[in-house]
Amino acid sequence: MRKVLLVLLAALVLSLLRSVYSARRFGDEDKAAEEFESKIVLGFAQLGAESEWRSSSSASIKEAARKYGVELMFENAQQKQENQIKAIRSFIAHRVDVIAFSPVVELGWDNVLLEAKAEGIPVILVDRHIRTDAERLYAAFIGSDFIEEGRKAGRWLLEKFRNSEGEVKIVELRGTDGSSPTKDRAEGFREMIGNDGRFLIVRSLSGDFMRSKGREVMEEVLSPAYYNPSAGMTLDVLFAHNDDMAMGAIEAMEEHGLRPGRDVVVISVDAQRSALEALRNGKINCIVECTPYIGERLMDLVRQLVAGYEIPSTIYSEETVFTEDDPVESLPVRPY
Ligand code: GZL
Repeated sequence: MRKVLLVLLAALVLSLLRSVYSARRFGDEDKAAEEFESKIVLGFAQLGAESEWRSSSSASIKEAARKYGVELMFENAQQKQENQIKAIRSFIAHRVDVIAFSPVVELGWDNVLLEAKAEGIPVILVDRHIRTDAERLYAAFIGSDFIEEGRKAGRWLLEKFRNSEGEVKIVELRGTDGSSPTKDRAEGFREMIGNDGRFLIVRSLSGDFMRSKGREVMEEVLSPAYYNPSAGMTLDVLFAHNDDMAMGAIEAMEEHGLRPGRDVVVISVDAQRSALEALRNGKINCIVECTPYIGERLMDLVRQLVAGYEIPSTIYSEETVFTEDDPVESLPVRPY
């Protein structure tokens, strides 16, 4: 009986291989690809749903998996690293073909990624980086150059104040502390304005990339203890690491009778729909784009990886800057 089963199994495997081979052999790549692709299983550990940007990133990944016929196991960690680690371990247990994730913070991934490596499951970092001394813990990073995003914000600010003499007081609204976009945007911004003595970062506080916290932080910044124009305690610029926090801060400014975009110059990052609307209405002066739409490029990478092709170790998104000088009709209308 056992022998009969083994023979049947061998025949089944043989016929499957023959059909894929013959499809490839006779140029029917689509059929082979289709048969092959339906076999790809991708485990994705998303960090949370802290911002509209993140929701769009998740939508982009799910949509692309459907389009490319990749079977997606998707877990949302509610911004907790231990949940992301649990999700990655479950993908390892399910023996997925590839693991991808957006690390909520840069440190603390070595053990779980070594476990994936030991099982021969390749890992792709999406959107955010990790910091590690271990070698080859992941196959590739796909996302934005956050340091360059910070430089773009600083470069625009230098241009904005090119003809002014006096001190420029800046409040920085940081994203999630310990995350690569927060560290790198801050670094790039300081790299650009650091040598110009006019610019002073008077407060730097974390709003965790969330609208509600951006509003809370700005309410504190505008409290009488810190903001009192008659005593010279003013604020000239807000640099927010993402649009959600900028929008929350704008609410707080308006409640304090300030005109965002006029009394306070506002610089943000992402270029989501609500921030582009605020740019059109003169409440934001500059938005550095950070695109969440990397789902299709991720699925393409996954397919190449599973097919055994060499893939680039770093793939950066193409991004631009939108400013108050752009003709309103030229600004993109975003679905997110
Ligand atoms: C950047 C991404 C950041 C966005 C925020 O790629 O990680 O996280 O800028 C999001 O909106 O919360």
